[in-house]
Amino acid sequence: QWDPNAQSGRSTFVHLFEWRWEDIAAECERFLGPKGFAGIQVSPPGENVIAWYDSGPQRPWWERYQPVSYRLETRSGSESQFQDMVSRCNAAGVRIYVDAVINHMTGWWPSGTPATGGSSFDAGSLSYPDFSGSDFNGPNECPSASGNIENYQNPIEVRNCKLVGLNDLKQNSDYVAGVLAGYMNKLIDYGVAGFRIDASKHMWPGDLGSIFSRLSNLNTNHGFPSGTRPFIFQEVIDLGGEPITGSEYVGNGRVTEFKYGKFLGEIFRKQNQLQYVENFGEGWGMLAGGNAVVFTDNHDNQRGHGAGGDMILTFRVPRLYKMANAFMLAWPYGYPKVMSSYYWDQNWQGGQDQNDWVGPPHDGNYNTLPVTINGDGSCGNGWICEHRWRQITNMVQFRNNVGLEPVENFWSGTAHQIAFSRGSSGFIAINNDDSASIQGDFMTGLPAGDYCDVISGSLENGSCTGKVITVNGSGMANINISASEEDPVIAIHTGAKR
Ligand code: LAG
Ligand code: CA
Repeated sequence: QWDPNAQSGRSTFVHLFEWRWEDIAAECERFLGPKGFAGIQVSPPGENVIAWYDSGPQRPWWERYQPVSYRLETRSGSESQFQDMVSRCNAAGVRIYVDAVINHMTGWWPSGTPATGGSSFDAGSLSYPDFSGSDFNGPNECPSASGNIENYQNPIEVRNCKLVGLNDLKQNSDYVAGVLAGYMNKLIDYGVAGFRIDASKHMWPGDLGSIFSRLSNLNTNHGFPSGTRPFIFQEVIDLGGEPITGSEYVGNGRVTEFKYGKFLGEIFRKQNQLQYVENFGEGWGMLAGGNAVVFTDNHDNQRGHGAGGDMILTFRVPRLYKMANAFMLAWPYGYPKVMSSYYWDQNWQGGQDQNDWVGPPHDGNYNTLPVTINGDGSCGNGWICEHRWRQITNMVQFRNNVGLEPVENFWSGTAHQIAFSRGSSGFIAINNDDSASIQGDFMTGLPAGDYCDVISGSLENGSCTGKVITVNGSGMANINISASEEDPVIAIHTGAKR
C-alpha cells in the first residue's frame, strides 16, 4: 500500500545506511522520536555472503545485496537485537521499513564461501538453505546468451535474467513466493511497518502483487490499528528511455522517483533553473506525488552506482545539499527520505571512484563500528549523520508543521531565487544566485509575530539561536539573504515562533 503508516504528524523518513540495530534503537529514543521523524529504512537484515577478495573489495557494503538465507544475522546485528530495535523505535513513534532483497540470491562464489549467519551455500550449483535449482530462472526463462541482463530494452531479460550475475529467483513459483512472503511476514510480526523492495524493476509487477497479497496485516501489539497493510515502496530506476516504467508498479504501492534527485542536482548545480520549480512534481514528468518516494541521493547514486550520474548532490557538497534538502522538505510532493551516510575516501580514476565499494566504518575484524555522538550533536567514528544537520532536522519539523497546506505566494527573482509559503503555516526563501541578494518585503501568509529562522538556528527555550524574522499584521516580512551566506535559505513556520 501507499500509506507510510506513520504516526500522525510525521512526514519524513531517513535511511540509516549500514547502521547497527543497537545504534538505531538508541537513535530512535534520543533523536528521531523527539525530533519528529516518521520512519527509518534499515539495511537488509537477512543473512548475506561475506564478500572478500584478497586484492579487491573486502567486506563491501554491497555484500548485503547478496542474500544467502533469511536468518536475521548480519553486521548490523542479531535477530534479538533486530526485534529490540523495532519495539523501541515503534515505542518512540518511529516506523521501521526493511530493505527486502527478494529478486535474487548471491552472485558466483567458490563453494565454502562463508555467510554472516553461518549458513552454507554453493552459488555455482544453486544450492541455498531455502532454495535450489528450479527455484531459479534459467535458460528456459532468460533469453540472453550469457544468462545475464544485457539489453535493458527487453523487459523479459530485465526480469528473468541475472542482474550483475546474481542468481535470479523465480517469483512466479508458488514455493518461492511463499518463502519470500514468509520472511516478510516474520518481520511484520516483529513490528515492521513496511518494505523497500530492492530491484523491483527486475521482477514482474504481477508477481510482486501476488507476493504482497500474501502479507499479513501489521502487528496490533505494536500499536498499529487492526487491518493495517504494510507500506510498500518499490525500487524502480526509471529516468525514461526504457520500456519498463515506474508507472507499471504504482498499483502495488509507491515507487522510488529517481528523476527527483537528478532534477534537484541539475537545478542546484545550475544546469537548470530554480525558478521553474513552481510545478515541480507531475508537471515535470514525475509520478503522482501519492505514488512517489523521493530523495536527494541514495546509497547507490551517492557513490556512482544506480542512477543520476554526476549531477547527484551528496554530503560532499554540503551547501548545495542543505539547500536541496530544504527545498525537498518544504515542497509538498512525495514521501521524502533523508539519506544518512558514512564517510569513505574516494579514489577517482578515469571518472570512476575505485573505492565505491568501501563498507561501513569497522574495527580490525571488520565489525561495524558504533555510531558515537559528539558534544555538538554530530556523529563520530566516520558516520556523517546528515539527518542530524540542524538545517535538515529543522526542515523535517517544518514539513510536519505545514502538513498538507498548499503552496502559495510563489515568487521567483533571478533564475536561481525563489520563495513560497505553505498556507498560513510556513514560509521559505532560497537564494542560489551567485551574486544577487534576495532583499525586500515578502508575503509570508503567517500570523503576525517573531519567528525563528530554522536554517540559521533553532527555537530554544523561547528564544532564537539564529536569525529572527518579524511578520507584521498583514503577513509581510522583510527578507534579506545575500548570495554569500553560509546557508542562503530562510525558513520560518508556526511551530518555531518565539
Ligand atoms: C539494487 N537495486 O536494484 C541495490 O540498490 C543495489 O545497491 C544492488 O547492487 C542491486 N540492486 C542488487 O541488489 C549492489 C551493487 C553491485 C553489487 C550488488 C551485489 O551496486 O555493485 O554487485 O549490490 O552485491 C557486486 C559486484 C558485481 C558482481 C556482483 C555479483 O559489484 O561486479 O557481478 O556483486 O558478485
Ligand atoms: Ca529477476
